Amino acid sequence: MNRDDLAKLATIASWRLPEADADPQETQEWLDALDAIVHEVGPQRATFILQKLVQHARRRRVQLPTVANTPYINTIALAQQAPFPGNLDLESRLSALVRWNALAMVVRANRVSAELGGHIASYASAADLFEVGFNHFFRAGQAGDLLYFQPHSAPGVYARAFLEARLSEEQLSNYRRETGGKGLSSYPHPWLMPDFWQFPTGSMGLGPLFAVYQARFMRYLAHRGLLDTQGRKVWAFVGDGEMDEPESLAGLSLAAREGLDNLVFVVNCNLQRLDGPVRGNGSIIQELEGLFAGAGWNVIKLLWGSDWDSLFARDEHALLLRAFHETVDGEFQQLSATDGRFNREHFFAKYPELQQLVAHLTDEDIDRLRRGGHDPVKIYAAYHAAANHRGQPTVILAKTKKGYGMGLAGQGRMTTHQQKKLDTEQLLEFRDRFALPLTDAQVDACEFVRPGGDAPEMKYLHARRAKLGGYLPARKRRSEPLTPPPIDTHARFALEANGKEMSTTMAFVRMISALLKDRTLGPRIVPIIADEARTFGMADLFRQIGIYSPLGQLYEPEDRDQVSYYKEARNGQILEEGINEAGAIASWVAAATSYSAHGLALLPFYIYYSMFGFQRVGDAIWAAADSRARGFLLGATAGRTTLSGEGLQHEDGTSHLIASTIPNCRAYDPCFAYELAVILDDGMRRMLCAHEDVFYYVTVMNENYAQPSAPWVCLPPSPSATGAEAHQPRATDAGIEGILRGMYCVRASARGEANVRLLGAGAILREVLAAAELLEQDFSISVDVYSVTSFTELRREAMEIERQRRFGGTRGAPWVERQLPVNGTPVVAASDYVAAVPDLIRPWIGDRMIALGTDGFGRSDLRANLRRFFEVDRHAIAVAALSTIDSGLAAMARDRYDVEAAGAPPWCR
Ligand SMILES: Cc1ncc(C[n+]2csc(CCOP(=O)(O)OP(=O)(O)O)c2C)c(N)n1
Repeated sequence: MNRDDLAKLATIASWRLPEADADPQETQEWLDALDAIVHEVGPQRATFILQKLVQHARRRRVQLPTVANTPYINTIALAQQAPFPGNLDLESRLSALVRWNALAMVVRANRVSAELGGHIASYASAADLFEVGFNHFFRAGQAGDLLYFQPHSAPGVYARAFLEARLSEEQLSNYRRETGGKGLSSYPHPWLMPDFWQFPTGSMGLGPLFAVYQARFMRYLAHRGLLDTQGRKVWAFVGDGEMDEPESLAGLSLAAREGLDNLVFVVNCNLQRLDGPVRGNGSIIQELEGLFAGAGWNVIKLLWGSDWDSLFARDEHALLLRAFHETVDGEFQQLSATDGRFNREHFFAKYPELQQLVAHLTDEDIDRLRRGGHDPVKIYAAYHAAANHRGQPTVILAKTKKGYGMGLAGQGRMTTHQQKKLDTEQLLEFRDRFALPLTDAQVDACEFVRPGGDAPEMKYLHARRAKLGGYLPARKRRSEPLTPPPIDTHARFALEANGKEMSTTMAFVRMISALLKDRTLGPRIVPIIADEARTFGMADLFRQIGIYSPLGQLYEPEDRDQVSYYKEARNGQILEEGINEAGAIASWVAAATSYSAHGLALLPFYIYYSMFGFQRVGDAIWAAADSRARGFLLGATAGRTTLSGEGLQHEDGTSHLIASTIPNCRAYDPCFAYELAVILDDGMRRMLCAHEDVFYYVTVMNENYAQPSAPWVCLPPSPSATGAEAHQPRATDAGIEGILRGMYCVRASARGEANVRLLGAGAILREVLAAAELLEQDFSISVDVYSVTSFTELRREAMEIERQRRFGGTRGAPWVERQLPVNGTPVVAASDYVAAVPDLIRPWIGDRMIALGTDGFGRSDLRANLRRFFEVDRHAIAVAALSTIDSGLAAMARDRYDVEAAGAPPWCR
């Protein structure tokens, strides 16, 4: 088989014309019968009969073709097209203006410096797809639609907002120059443009995934009676190259399974990505059709513009169709990059009948034959069908040209993605092509154009948007505050633990169970898990609040007679996402940004194996940060040594290091249940009452140990307090401030001034406390022990103060310096994470410091053996402490505790 045959096969394979017909008359009778049904009863009846036939054929073991594809034409026939209700002339003038301003913005930025970059060709291909949406479909406001834009098309969204007078000329002139405060971000970004962009999509693949989970989340809100989301839609604009990302495909089954007809994907099939064609040797549209249809989506192919209708009507032998099926995308790209004459000679010349079909057209006419994604009439029909489709999500596969309208300079060129400049001649061509009202001088200067308010196209633009509820995109910064209950109501058991044994995971589950019962906050909590509820001891919640399923529970659960049976319910509160961290984090982001996207503050808790968080879905967590998410991420079974038996690939030693790099992520590694209680309480207040755009990452362990009461619980009540009030912990009480700032003294030396200061975090704090006992008992060394709840928070504050000092500020010492003043006493800090985590505070430790961590590959063993292996157990800590005081004592301790430097360090083994 030669190359041509292979290529043809790739496109035709799933839609091959039948083999030779053994009995054409019989075939014709069947076809006529079907035609009669369609004609007399309607296509729905025809579908029913066909389904019945298929079922019947299956029972008879008749081999059926896999029908994952339909012909390479528009799904919506001309006769079924919803009529276009707009004014085509005004809309084309508007879209020309938007196209120009977008282009001018990028070209101007690159006249300043090529450093700034930007993209012209992506928006050029997407412009009509966006414009029809803006003029006819996208509803604004809190009860409106949610839009996920293709990131590289951002210039077009800015250009439209400029026409709408929502962005100024100054802002457009500062495209991609944001540090001065009046610029525009390169891609959609709620952190950098918090009143404009709703969803960050710059990291490809996350937009489509988040869109699916957003649509699903809107259903969840409705089914739980929290918010009426009826009629609202999620529109996601995705690149065809972007569909290569696994995340882009990850949510397809869920969307179909849950019948999300509030979701519309528009895949901009310009057939190109950055380096070249998406499927040069095949057909991305046919491939995606198969994928989406197979997953259960309603697929609308929007391939050819109205100009082709009359050609199709006259093409009696379906030769156009045959020629399309014989054309691979690489060739379609070339046809897009060349003129009408080339198209005549290389496409229509495939068959003499086709040549005849276009004989009446000039080369210029052929050049103007539009692809479906550039024809507002066809786009409207597709959107209309999508918006009205029930029971399934819809994908519109819109065929476009990359760099549409950029002429020979850019349209369909292999390098067009990167093109940021056009010379004056090319700009003039663009002006003429789109009939822009610009003089040569204005074109040369790349002037932005915004006609006066009385211009008919401007009146039209504003009227359309007024009809659709206002302008988009627009982001709301806050919603009504939500007040969490006092800490005592859900965490008294932790504050007064009094030595009771439990893990911090158990403590968390107890706290959330109690919070769920709070009448105000309870319903707003969104517990999210990725198939690990039983691991974390959360199975009781199944029954208490139910697992969300839009279908309710169609079966009798096997464990029905158990107290905590597996209960699925339409108004279930838990999102049990299956083994699907990417989906779970997408749900978490939807809930964590609900205060903005839906005007309803929620409190999501996503609890997962900490190893499968920052490491596995770290980019999605960054997108959450970009989105100004508010909620809790709980890294459970956390740490390198607490999970013991699970071994490598489950033992997390790095999540706290990664968390420390995300500016609005407050990361804590508490050891004691009361610390956890304080952190959760403070987090709830900051996020829900004070509207702080922060989210929390808190690690919790599955190691059981005796939980002490909070130190301040043992303190005498403040003299003025009486009754219940006397028992309420006060923010100024010893410990609370330290817990939140990142460290506090948990055990002061009983023997006077300390010889060494030991710092412990999370699981390793208890080893540190044990090391202190050893040092005091065995070596008469006095020790102060500090619980470090957050190396990250300590570092952040210290960095800020240091910076202020650099700029002449006089703020006092950072908390870490105040806790550990320079006094000649050495410091040993130990963590269950890599040593780089305790090292975060090293710059502010004026005395000798040793950082101990769990660098290296994890492995399975008993906890004690693992801690010994990584040299973070009590004995290794004691040896490290003594080494800062006296090498002789350290040698004695090594001997006594049997701590040997056994060859290579742990991270080399
Ligand atoms: C995760 C990720 N990887 C790579 C990129 C870099 N990138 C930006 S645009 C692009 C090509 C986009 O092609 P396509 O999705 O087909 O959209 P088009 O611009 O052609 O409309 C790439 C690779 C990115 N933004 N995100």
